Amino acid sequence: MTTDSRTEPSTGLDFPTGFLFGAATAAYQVEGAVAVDGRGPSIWDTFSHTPGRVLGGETGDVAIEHYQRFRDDVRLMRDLGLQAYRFSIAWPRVQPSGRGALNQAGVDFYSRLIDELLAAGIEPWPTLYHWDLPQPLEDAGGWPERDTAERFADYAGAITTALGDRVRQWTTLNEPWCSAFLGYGSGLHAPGRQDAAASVRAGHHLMLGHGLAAGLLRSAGQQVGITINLYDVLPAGEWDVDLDAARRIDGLQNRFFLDPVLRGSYPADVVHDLAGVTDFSHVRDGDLATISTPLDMLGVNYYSRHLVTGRPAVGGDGHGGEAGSGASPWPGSEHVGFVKGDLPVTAMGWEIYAAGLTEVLERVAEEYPPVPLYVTENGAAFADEPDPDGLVRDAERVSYLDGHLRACRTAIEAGVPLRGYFCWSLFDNFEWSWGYSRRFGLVHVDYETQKRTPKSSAFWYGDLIRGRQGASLTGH
Ligand code: IFM
Repeated sequence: MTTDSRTEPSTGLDFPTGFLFGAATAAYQVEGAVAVDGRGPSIWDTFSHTPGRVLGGETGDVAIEHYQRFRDDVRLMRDLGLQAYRFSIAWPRVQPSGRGALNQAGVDFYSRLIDELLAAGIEPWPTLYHWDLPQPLEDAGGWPERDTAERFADYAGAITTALGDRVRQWTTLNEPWCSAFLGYGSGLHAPGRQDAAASVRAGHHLMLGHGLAAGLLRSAGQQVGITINLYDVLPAGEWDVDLDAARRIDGLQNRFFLDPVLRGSYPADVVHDLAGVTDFSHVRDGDLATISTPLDMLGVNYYSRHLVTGRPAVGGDGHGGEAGSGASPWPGSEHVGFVKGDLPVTAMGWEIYAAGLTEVLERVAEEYPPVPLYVTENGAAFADEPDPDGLVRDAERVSYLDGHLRACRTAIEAGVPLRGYFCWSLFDNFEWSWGYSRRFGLVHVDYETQKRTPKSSAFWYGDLIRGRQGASLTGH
C-alpha cells in the first residue's frame, strides 16, 4: 500500500489501553448483490427503485460490491490497522420474508466475513438492523405495527444463535430516530411514509424490538447494546420560544430514545408535546420494562449540532438539515425552525461542532444510569477526488476526525466511560437519499471500476491506532 498521501500526524491523541478503534459500514450501503443467494427485497430496494426518492435515481443494487470483495476489503482493514469492523447484517439476506427459517446462504456470507475478520485480528462488531426491513414486513404494516417488533426479536434470536460463538458484542438497532421519523414521518427514508402518528408508533415498536431482542441475547449469554444518534441541541437565541424549541427537539431526537432504553420511561414533556399526535395507547403494560433491559454498551452516533428557533421569521428549513421532503420528521413540533449557524459545514451542510460530542457523551454519563459508551459513528462527507497523481488528500476529514477524537479525549478525562470509537465510514458508499453523491469514506471508491484508494485520513487514522504519532512522515 502506498503511504504517500499521509498527512502530518496528530500529537497528544493518546487513549486508554484497551480503547477500541474501528470503522463502520452498513449492509445496504456497501454490499450490492441484492438478488444473490436468496436475498429478498428490503424497503430500501423498493424505495430506491421508486422514481424521485433517491438523488439521481441511484440504488444499492451494486453499491461497492462488498459482498463479492469482502476478503480484499478485510485485507485493507488489516493493512490500515483497524481493530474492529462495525458492519450490519441484512435481515432480508438471512430471513428474506422476515419470518421463518433462516436462508443458509445468507448466513454463510456473514459467517465467512466474521471468520475472515477474526483471522485478520479484527473484532467483528455486527448490528442487526441498519434500516433494511424485509419488504414483506412493511407490506404487513411495518414498524408502526407491534408484530414487527416480535418478528425482529425472532430474527435476532436466530441469527445470533447462528453466529454468536464468534461475536463478543451485538448491537440491535442503528439510529431508530431515522427509521421512525425519517421513514414514517418526513418520508425522506424508506419506506417513505408521511404519517406523524405512525412515526411515533414506529419509534416505540423499534425500541420494543430492541428490548425483546436484548432480553433474548442476554439470556443466551451474549452482550448487547443499541446505537442512538444524538445531537447537541442548542437554542438559536435567548427567547423563551427558542428555549422551548430546543427542549422539544432534544426531546424527540435524544430523550425519546434514551429515556425508555436507559430509564424505562418516556419523558413526560415529550408525551405532552405529542398529545395532538397520539395518545400512546400503543404502549402496553410491561413494554417499558422490556425496552429498558440492561445493556452492555450504548452506541452513540454523533455528527453535528441542531441550532433551533421557535420564532417563525428566523426559522430555517424546518427539517434539521434533512432537506428534500415536504413533511416534517418532528411530530408535534413541526413549527420549530432549524437555523444555520456560522460554523464550517461538511458536504452534507452539517455544521462541524466537535465540542458537541463531548457534550452529548458527558450528558449521557451524568444524567443516565452508568453504561459503557462507544462512539459507533462519527465522520464527515467531503467532495474527495483523486489528484492527478492518484492520491486522495482529504485534509478536511483529517481535521474533522482529529477534532472529534480530541472531544472524546476530553470526555474521557472528565470521567465518561467511553470505550471505543468507530469512524463513519470505512468506504465511500450509498448515502441513502443522497445516492453516491456524498463521500464519507476513509477509503475512496471509484464507482466505475470499484477501485479502493485509501485517502490521507485512512493513513492518518491507521497511524493513530498504531500509536505511531511520532513516526517521520511525508506531509501532504
Ligand atoms: O450513512 C449514514 C449511516 O448509515 C447512519 N448514520 C449517518 C450516516 C451519514 O449520514
